[in-house]
Amino acid sequence: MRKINKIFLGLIFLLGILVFCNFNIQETKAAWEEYSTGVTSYTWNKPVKDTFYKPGDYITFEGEVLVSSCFNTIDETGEIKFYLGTTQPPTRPADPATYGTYLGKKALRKGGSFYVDSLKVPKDFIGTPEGYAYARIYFRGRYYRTTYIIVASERIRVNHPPLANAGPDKEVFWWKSVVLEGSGSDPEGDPITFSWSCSGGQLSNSHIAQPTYTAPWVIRDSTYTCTLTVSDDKGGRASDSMNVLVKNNYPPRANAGPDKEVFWWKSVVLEGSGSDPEGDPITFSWSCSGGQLSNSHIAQPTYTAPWVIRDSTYTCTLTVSDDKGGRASDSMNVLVKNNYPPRATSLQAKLLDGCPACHYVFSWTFSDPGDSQSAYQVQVDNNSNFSSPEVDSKKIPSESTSFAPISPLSWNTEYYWRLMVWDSKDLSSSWIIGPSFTTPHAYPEPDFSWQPVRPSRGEVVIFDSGQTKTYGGTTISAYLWTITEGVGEFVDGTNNSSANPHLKFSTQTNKIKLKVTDSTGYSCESPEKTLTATLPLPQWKEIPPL
Ligand SMILES: [Ca+2]
Ligand SMILES: [Ca+2]
Ligand SMILES: [Ca+2]
Ligand SMILES: [Ca+2]
Repeated sequence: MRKINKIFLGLIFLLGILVFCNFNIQETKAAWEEYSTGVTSYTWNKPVKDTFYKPGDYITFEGEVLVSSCFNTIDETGEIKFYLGTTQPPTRPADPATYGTYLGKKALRKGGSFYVDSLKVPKDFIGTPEGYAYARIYFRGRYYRTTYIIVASERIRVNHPPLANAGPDKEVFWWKSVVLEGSGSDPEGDPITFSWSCSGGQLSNSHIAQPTYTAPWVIRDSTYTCTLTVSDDKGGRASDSMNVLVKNNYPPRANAGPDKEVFWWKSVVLEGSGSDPEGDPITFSWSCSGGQLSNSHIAQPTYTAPWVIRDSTYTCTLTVSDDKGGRASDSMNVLVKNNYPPRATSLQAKLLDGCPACHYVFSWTFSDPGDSQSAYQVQVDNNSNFSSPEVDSKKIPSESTSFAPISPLSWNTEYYWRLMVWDSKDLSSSWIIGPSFTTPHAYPEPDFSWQPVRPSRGEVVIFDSGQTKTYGGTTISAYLWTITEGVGEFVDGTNNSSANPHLKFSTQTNKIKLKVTDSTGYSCESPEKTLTATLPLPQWKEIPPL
């Protein structure tokens, strides 16, 4: 009975030890941040709590694991695994991979020490929204063959550095400014700060993302580098650089001048201009989308409009270049209006009057559908090339379609004539050549006298037409005397077509003119001449002396 009691007590004791030992291993609680479950001691060259790591950083684990039994520690063999997780797992997870990212493992020999130094925080590892992570060591050994137990866990912080973008490279002239287009962000949304530094030039503010850069004076084109550093509030930082090319040349200025309007075939002067702020020599270059330029390399060329079927706009661009490669352009428009030039037809030169000089009249028919004549010009020359016109009307603003020069032409001369007409839009025709013509020989010049010069009324007056001149080898073929005032009577067998008629006048004041026709048929009238016939003297009868 005693023996049975002894055995029974011994079994109870053993059971108590087992229960106690199991309890001891399973129920050891750990703090939230640190675990020590069934492991009597460990050392871990652990990171300080809440230390920041960024992806790619190494976490160094170093230490020793000893597992406790009921009464002493056991020099255990097994395996150490390292994990990085974002949640706090239960004390003894069945599978540690469920609770984190695997970093590496290490065999634990008897003696329990281990050393690992190559556990890198993965690039893509993201901590909790607050940036926390849990670095853990798991152990599996003889006592815990089927599961891993957490040896230790420490909360750390994982910080992604911000992203920095210094923006595009810039070009700027010296003394001029340009805004740098820096930007930055933080993957976790951390507050970020900016810091710029440049190898030359001035920044309006080096602590904003987009400061204004003012270029220094440079003796030649020079490149400066500006670096933007973006920092978050967890020690993360990133840098990016861009270049500023500072040019030592200001480009010239170009001004293509005002827009223009012109009818087709007409010309207009473009009013371009240019200058260089530094006074550099400049050159001009025009180009137009249509039309002709008198010279594309001057500031103010003459533009001649092309033919257009309807009103059309052409663009002319002036480029001004300096001798250092600087250039500037400006454009203007030319509205080319559709207008047909006028023409003239039925050109005629006719003798207007040959007495006493050779007067011609030139006539034509104006032709420009829907348009009217605004001016004309007539030139008459005895040279067929119009090198020395005897008549040049110049441009006469008139709708008239005939022109009679005041000055006479020469008799018996071949002449050439030409005409230019303008329409209502002041668009001219070209020269239109009229038919050439030869002026006739001179017309006769009637002249006469009479005897006696101061006749009495009723006295016979003998007219003499011998002073009449004829030309071109002609003779007089006909006379015609006309008494335009007063009363006269042809006597002595003469009449009003006699060469030298005899007349008696019964009135005091008498006016006579003579028209002669030469053998060619040309006739002219003389001016009127006034003949005064006096009263007859009283009839004296001689009385014999008494
Ligand atoms: Ca960050
Ligand atoms: Ca310049
Ligand atoms: Ca017209
Ligand atoms: Ca001439």
